[in-house]
Amino acid sequence: MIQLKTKIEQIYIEPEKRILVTSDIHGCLSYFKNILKKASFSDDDILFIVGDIIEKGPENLAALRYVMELYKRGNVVALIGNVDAYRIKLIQNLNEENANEFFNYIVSLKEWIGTSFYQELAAECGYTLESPNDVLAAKSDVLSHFEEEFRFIAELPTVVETQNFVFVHGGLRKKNVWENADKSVLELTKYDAFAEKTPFIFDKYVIAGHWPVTLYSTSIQQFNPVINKDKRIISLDGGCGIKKDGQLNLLIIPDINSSVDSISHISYDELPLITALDDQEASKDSVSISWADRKIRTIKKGEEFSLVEHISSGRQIQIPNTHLKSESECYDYSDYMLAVQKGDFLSLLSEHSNGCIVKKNGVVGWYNGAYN
Ligand SMILES: [Mn+2]
Repeated sequence: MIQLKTKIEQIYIEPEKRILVTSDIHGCLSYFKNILKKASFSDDDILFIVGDIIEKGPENLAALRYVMELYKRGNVVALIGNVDAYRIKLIQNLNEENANEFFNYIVSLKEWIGTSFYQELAAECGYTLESPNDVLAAKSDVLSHFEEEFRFIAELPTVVETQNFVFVHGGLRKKNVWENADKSVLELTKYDAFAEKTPFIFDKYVIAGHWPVTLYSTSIQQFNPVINKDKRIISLDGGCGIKKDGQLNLLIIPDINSSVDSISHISYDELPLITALDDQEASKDSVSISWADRKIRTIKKGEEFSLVEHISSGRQIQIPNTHLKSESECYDYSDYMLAVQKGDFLSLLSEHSNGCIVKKNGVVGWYNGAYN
């Protein structure tokens, strides 16, 4: 039985090396490979992968193995995420009592994404999972066949401290890095809304994933990394794998001694592109509704759009029916009108009779002009 223990590591990064940071790959292997290509990642760089390598994407086992291959190059630092940690814990603890629940989870991932980590592990061992019994039957073969992969995950550090930056998937529970040593892997990797909730101003910038950055804004739906200078936190999770409008983000820190203002980022997604043929001005006073706060009241249901009231903000807006989950809940939605210039490339998310919902430079909103 592999035990998960909090590991805090301190590493020295040579100056004059570019530092690349990504997180929450979630089985989106093509996103990961493409963003490394876009950044021209080479042996001269240091690459940090801040947890959640697997699950919720189309190629979970392959993504893990790719990270394991990269790791051998010696210039890659990978950290554990809550999903990585708790998936191996769950598999090790599979028994007759919980097999049913785990099987249902696998079925829901299959319907949603088409695959899951455990399904891929079982398949490589020759099992198809059609019942809770199949899940249990595959367990011992999976554990022995993937011992190397499980050990790799379990041995990943939870927190990595460098000269100027600290890396952790979820967040630090104590201000001083070393005081976190008695916190569990779960507490450090699953800190929801860390940048909002932590009371601390950290000495070194803390770079974290886990909490999709879109959840930090109630006015605009945006997926780019967020630098919080008041608390010294950089949030990185672009919602890749989980959200169809999400993206994989990669921070580029020119050098370990660089100031935070010199940090840039690139992103990658696989949405289809359109070209805008008109200009459009940005709207003011928009609202963004995300799953953390998606309670609504339907006032008037229409054929294509419905008038709803967003409960927590009290705002009344028209929402396409495609974005309504039920009468009382909606999917992620923003009424923001993007600033668009003729010739801009926009990523297309959905088309409606009065315009389309698109993403431009990581920000989602409406574009009502003509396009190719
Ligand atoms: Mn996570």
